[in-house]
Amino acid sequence: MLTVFSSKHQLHHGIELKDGLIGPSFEKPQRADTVLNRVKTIQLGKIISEREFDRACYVKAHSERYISFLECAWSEWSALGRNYDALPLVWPVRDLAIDQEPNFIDGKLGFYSMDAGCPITAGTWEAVKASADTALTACDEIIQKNIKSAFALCRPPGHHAAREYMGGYCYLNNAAIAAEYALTQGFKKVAILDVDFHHGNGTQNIFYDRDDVFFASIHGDPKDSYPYFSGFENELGIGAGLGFTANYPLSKGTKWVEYKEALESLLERINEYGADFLIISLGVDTFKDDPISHFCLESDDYFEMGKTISELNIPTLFIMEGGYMVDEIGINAVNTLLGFEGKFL
Ligand code: OKP
Ligand code: ZN
Repeated sequence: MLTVFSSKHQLHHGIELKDGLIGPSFEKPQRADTVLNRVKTIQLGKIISEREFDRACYVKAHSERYISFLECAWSEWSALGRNYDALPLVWPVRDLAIDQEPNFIDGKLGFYSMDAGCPITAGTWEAVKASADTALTACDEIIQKNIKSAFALCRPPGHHAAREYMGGYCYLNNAAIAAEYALTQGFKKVAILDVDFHHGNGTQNIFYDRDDVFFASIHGDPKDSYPYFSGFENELGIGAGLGFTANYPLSKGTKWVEYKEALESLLERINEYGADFLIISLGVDTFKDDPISHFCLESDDYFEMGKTISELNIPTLFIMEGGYMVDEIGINAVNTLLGFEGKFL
């Protein structure tokens, strides 16, 4: 399988507020390097760099003003003499929320985020853009070269990023941007299957009122797990999008036997939908030893996951999302891709 990778991911690394304490983020550069090393060790296939895509490609999934915010945030923040990570500290919740962008950077950071999980540093925008370009390049390769699948080794991840806000380590929604791109290239029905441990709230937000992208997600029950406020079974889409969102929350401690049932059920839904292009938001934080997640998949289960997904038999773009057990994410991500190709080690 073809892999697309950008070394620019290294430009982004920041802090994380966890359990009331500040420390280095779990979402660190070593993650992508580990996965790349595994791709090389296993000789998964050719590895290419990302190509640059037009800004208009991001403005489909996101709003113009949100992209402008991301482009300018670091310069506005650092102009104040703040030579450390930018983080939001005030949010427009529920009844306080009005649709007016503040002038000052501290207000903008809150306006365009759902949590404090997205530090902005000097290199963040360049890395974020390269991550979206990695997804677009892999998508374009599938389409132009007429190949069955490709792996976009994206970092930072994307599935928590909504139309107008960042969150949970995600700035641009790589999967949503790729889905929009596939739709411009003649595909009519895109399905995004999100197998990351966390609900893909951002992807759901972007396509919630649409029937040309089916969003399906298996994740830790939001009653117990981040992002807490979305991913419930009764979130089904709205308006023209009603019935084109499917959420499958599972409890802490879920193992492959239960997971497989959820996976098969959602693949059946995608098959009934008649998808002609499939995007997998591939998070491997479902692994038993993941430091921030609560499922119990074993490394060998990822072969099965890949094989099960391959049975849909449509063009498939794998996009890297989460996975924080750094020693194992390469093995688990690549096992999924090998399983998809019918290879079991
Ligand atoms: C990003 B992805 C809960 C802390 C949650 C954010 C997790 C973001 C996960 N104690 N921190 O979906 O892998
Ligand atoms: Zn995750």
